[in-house]
Amino acid sequence: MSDPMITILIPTMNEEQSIGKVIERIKSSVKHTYEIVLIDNSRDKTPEIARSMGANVITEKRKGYGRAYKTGFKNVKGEIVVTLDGDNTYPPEVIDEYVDYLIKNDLDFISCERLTLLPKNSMSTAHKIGNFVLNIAFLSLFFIKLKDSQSGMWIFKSKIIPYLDVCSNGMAFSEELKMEAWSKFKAKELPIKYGLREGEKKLQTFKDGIKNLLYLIERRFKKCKGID
Ligand SMILES: Nc1nc2c(ncn2[C@@H]2O[C@H](COP(=O)(O)OP(=O)(O)OP(=O)(O)O)[C@@H](O)[C@H]2O)c(=O)[nH]1
Ligand SMILES: [Mg+2]
Repeated sequence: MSDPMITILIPTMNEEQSIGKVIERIKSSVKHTYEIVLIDNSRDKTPEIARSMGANVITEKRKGYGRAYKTGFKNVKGEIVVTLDGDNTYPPEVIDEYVDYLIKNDLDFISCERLTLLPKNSMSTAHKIGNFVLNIAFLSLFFIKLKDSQSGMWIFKSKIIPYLDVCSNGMAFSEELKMEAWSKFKAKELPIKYGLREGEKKLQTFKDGIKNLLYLIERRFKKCKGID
């Protein structure tokens, strides 16, 4: 895999303020061959902006972050998948380096963790506490130790997709995917510099945090099959 084709997946819900900047940053930093695919559930100009900049936009009317990714995973053409948010928080500048790292080290999955290099003020205290609690839950339920169970930037080989049992439609998708990656494949966390969110946030810290925790517990005892 010397020059792998990369599919960059971005779930979006009303990110017109930032999506152009995200695509611009991808264009100016990624030298590998890539396609950008949005899985979009917006009522603003996000899809028009993205299309005008050369991205493919798949409309997913069903709500949910996990729902968006499940649809996205079925539309991957590349050998490598890279994911990030449309809110200009994750750095596309690491894509080339980390894709090369994945291949060179024969890994299947990289999760980009935000805590090691976290700049002051780019994550609220409530989010940090939530993340900490969920990391502990992750460790006690699945015996997997992660620095950042909630990160939404992943780099992985698309050939693992058929083996992933990921069923959450919501924000818990992120930790469910890591649970699958760590238990079935060669996976590693690498640090990234997380930025300040632009536009309106979609995550409801407390509500989504509790939902994620309950889903983790449920998933510990209940099987889920494939990607529906
Ligand atoms: N298609 C689709 N995208 C969504 C949905 N909910 C969130 N997103 C997108 O998924 C990405 C992650 O959501 P965010 O709101 O950034 O969640 P977060 O990064 O955990 O938390 P904050 O950035 O602090 O709000 C963003 O690009 C959102 O626009 C949804 O229901 N459908
Ligand atoms: Mg975000």
